Order: sequence, then structure tokens, then C-alpha cells
Amino acid sequence: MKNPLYFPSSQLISRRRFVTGLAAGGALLGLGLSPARLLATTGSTTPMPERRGNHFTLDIAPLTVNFTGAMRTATAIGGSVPGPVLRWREGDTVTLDVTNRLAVDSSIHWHGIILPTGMDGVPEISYPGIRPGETFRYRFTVRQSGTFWYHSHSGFQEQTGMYGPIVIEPRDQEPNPCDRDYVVMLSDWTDEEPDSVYAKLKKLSHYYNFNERTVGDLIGEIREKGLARTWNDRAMWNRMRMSDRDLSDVTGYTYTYLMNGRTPSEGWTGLFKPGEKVRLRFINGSAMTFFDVRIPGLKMTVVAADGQDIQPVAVDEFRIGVAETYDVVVEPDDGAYCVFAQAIDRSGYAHGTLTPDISLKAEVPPFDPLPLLSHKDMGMRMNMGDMDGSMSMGDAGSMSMNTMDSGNGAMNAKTKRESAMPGMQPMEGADMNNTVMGAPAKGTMASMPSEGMSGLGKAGYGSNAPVVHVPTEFGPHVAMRTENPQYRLDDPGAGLRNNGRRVLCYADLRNLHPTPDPREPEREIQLHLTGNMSRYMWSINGVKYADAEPLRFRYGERLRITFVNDTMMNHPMHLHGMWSDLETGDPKAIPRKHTVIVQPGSKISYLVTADAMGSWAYHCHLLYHMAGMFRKVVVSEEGK
Ligand SMILES: [Cu+2]
Repeated sequence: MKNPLYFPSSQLISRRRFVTGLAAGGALLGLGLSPARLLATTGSTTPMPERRGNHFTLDIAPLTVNFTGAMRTATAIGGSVPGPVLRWREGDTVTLDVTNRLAVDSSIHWHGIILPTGMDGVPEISYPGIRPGETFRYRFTVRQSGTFWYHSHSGFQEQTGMYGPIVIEPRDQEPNPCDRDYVVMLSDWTDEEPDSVYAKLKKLSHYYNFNERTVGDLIGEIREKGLARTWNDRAMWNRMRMSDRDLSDVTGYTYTYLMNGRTPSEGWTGLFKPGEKVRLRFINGSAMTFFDVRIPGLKMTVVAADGQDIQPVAVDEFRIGVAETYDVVVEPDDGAYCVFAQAIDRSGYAHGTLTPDISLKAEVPPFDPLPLLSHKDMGMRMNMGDMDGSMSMGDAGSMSMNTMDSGNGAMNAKTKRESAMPGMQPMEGADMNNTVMGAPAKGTMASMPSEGMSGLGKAGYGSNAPVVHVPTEFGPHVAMRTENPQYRLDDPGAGLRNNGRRVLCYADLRNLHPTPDPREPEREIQLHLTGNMSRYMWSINGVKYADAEPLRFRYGERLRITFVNDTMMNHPMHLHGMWSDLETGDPKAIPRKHTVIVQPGSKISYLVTADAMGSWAYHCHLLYHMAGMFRKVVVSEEGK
């Protein structure tokens, strides 16, 4: 690929920022260097700081850090970035005294932990937050085990370092005993103030995205596809004010990606003895970054997702969305291995080394090619034969967009009427194979039993409800609406399709234990993830949080949430206080997650047992999307 990093002249980079990018690896591409030429230096093996027991004292305080060659002030919890690993035991009652030594309000949320609403740590929803100088005592009984994490739920503090891992030892026997156990926490650091990052995104949403096509790319594309088709494709993307390389809002241009707080130039190091089983607990504690993770030369057996044991599945690679966790078991033999976590937009990476010998080095692999978003990522109808998703605008037809120049009422009225059509077709599930890569794998929705094709759809198989774009979704604040969103559980996502590796996808997730609540859903709520990238406005059903009514669940009910993604980005949706039982095609082994990626232009469904009274947060976990793409959930006896 020629000149994949294109620096618009209007965005001259300062020397300092260039060094930042270099540290992140992203700028190496611009220089024509491959990260493969860098050998991972085996850094120190200083373990992550760790606290154990059932009474913890944690301070939130400023901390001077230097990740890029420049001194900056982080917001740290427990004296380090990331914060210390908190080790709890299932069944224990833990007490956590958290003192705010900042000049501003703060908070700590225990991500994925099932607890009373008052202990959840979300300002204005669970409690008032922690004022400067105050100590808040959290106290709750730990009713689960596995890998989780904690972070600030105030402003942009999470971006400045307020996050840390939680590991909960099971009360019963661990189903996958290992000889070694490491936390691998991924995160994204910027030397900029998060407020300034956000302001730049508001002003120019492409500010950090240098993956726009160059003139050279255009010439190559014309040669390959012909002028007419190239023109159609590009005209469409331009009308949408989006780019087929819009994978991340914020990139390696400003971010330095960290693994357990180590920069790419240091790397994290984990030691093992040959023959040992090593458990790696991956946690994505980033503000904005999805990572694609692999360990060249090693199969990874995924044994837990979001802290919950699953039926083991051996893969070469997995994508981890913001706030998700995956536990994998590896069995390395003699030699050093690179734990490689490249950002989804290939603008940088975090890495570590698994090695039996501190002096052994593992080579950092080159980046994978830049993923291109396809029409599939827009939820367009596709021809059966068009498996690669590349097709011209003329073929797609029914995609609806609001554009700056044609987003008028007449057009909206027309698209609204049309949009109701695809979902009305009774056999909506029947053409799901269209979007599956290659042959349908297990968990394909096409295997849905026919008796489940009426009403709400059987628990475990997803929804039969028509996709409806509600009136609030129409207007300049919503740039696009997907016309034919599909379940894409078998799709590993843009950049990971057909890459020759066995890549984890949601269809692989099967709970290790029988589905805890096998009831059928009593009702379904369809939520559309909406936005306008060019204005950097994000919302649900076209309504931002500030203008939204709470979602109301009736205590004890079993309901289904179906998300439809009417944007071009992945959104990791996080429901607090209750599990998201992801419908991956097996009602007997429904996996429980706390954070579910909704792929661009797709839909996804999960079941929720409303077993937690009170008020809860429900939001996209991309930090700069959260203000708009957020809802309060109220669980009460009456449910209204
Ligand atoms: Cu989002």
C-alpha cells in the first residue's frame, strides 16, 4: 500500500505530536518503516501492582507520568496507571474506601459487577459521586467470579488513567486451572487534554483519521474497478460525509497504546516455564480503541468472555471492544512470543512478550492491511454472489441517508415509508446467509427452528420483529439508517474477514453452564444506535440522553433488547447492573456479557432478566460517544 498515512497540509503536525505517533507505531508506516523491523525489547518484568483481601483503601489523585517523552499529569486510582489489580473472592463481602484527592468530583464504577444500585458508582444515577476531599465507602457481596475492571464514570477521567483490573477467584473449582495467570490490560493514552480531543472531534470529526484515500489510491481504484464504479462509490461516501476508512474517531496520531501500562517501545513481559499453561486475562480499558489481538505462533483457547466461563474455543485472533474482557489459555513451548494488539484502524499497537527467558526477544509482526468498510457495514441489501461486500451504489438502492444538501422532508418521508418494508417480510431471517462469510458456521441464525419464526422469536435465536425507524430518527442529526440490518454473529468484522486465521466471533460464544434463566422473552425493545459523524452527534433512536425518557423494566421480567446500528462505527453497548444474555443460537448455553459490540449496519439481540431494582446506566462505552448514546434504565415493580 502506498503512503497509507496522508497528512493533510491543513493539519501540520508538531514535532512533539510526531514523536507521540512514532512511539505508537502509527507514524512508522508514514515513514515507510514496518514495525517488523523493530524487535520487541524485553522490558522489566515488574508485575502489575496488586491488592488482595476484602478491605481496600484507594485514593484518586493526580500522578505525573511520562509515556511519550513528555511529562503529563494523569488521574490515577491507587497510585498507578493502570490502577492496581484488585483480587477478590466470590462470596466475600468487600469494602472499598475510595478517597477523592482531586480538585473536581470523581467516581469509581465496578464494571460488570452485579451489585446494589447505590454501589454502582455512576454519578447522578447511583449516587452523587465523590466530592473533592470526600471518602465514599463501597460495600457489597461478590456474587460472581472472573475478569472484570473498574474505572471512573466522571467526565473524561477514564482517558487520563483512571482504570484498573479486577480478578475474582471462584468459590467452586476453577474449570480451567493454569500454572500462571496474567492480567493483560490494554488502554489508550494521549498527552492531550481529553476536553481538547473532544473539541477537535466536534469541530472536525476526521481530525485524527489519516486513513483517508490519497490521489494515488484513487488512480489505483479506477484502474481496478473502472471509472464509473469508482465514482459511484466515492460519491456515496462523500455524500454521507463519511469515509470507508472511518474505523476509529481517535487514532494513533494522538494515542500511545499501552499493555499493562507499558508503551510499545518498552512492551510488557510475562515469564513462563516451557510446558506451563498460562492464562491471559485480556481487558480492554481503552477510552476509544478496539484492538485485534493475536500471539503469532500460538493458538489461544478462549475460556471466558466478560468474566463468564464459556465452552473453550481455540482461535488465532480475537477482536476486543472497549470494556470487553476475554480470558485465554496458551501453552507456549520454548521460545519468545509477541502478544500483539493492533488498533482496529492499524494506526498503532500495544504489545508484550511471553518468554521463558528475559533475554529472549520476539519479533513484533507487521500491521495487517488497513480494513476498508464495505457496503455490508452499512446494512445494505446484498446480492447473494457478492460475498466480498463490494458493490456499486446503484446495486444497493435502498440505503437511506440524510445528506447536507438533500436531507429535506420530502426525501425523509419517502425513505421512511420504504424503510418499513424489509422488516415486514415474514421470513426476514431467511436471507441471513447473505452476510455470513463463506459457509454458515455453527450459530448461524439460518438454523433457527421454524416454530420460532412467529411472535417475538425464541429465546436464544434473536428477534423476528420488523426493523422500524421511529420518527425521531429522521433529521440532520442522524446521517444514515440501515435498511436491511442483519445478524452478523459469524462476522469477525472489517479487517478480520478472510485473513487466513481462525478469528473469534460472537457465534462462537457458548456458556459453559446451562442458561440461568431459560424463560422466553415477554417483550422486546428495539433500540437504534444513531448519529451524525460529521457533526460528532451520537444518540439512541435519534434522541440524545439529555432529551430522553428513562427505559423502564418491570422487576423480574425477561425481555429482549435488539440493537440496530444505524452508523458506520462499532459501538460497545454496556448495560449496568444486569447481564446481557447474548443470543448466539443455542438457547441452552446463552453466554452472559456486560458489553456487547454492535457492528456497523448490523443488528444484535440479547435477553435481560430485570432482577436488579433501581436506576442503572446503559450506554455506549466509547468515551466520546457517551454523552449522547446513553440511557437511564429504571427497574421497578410496576415497570413504568
Ligand atoms: Cu458509540
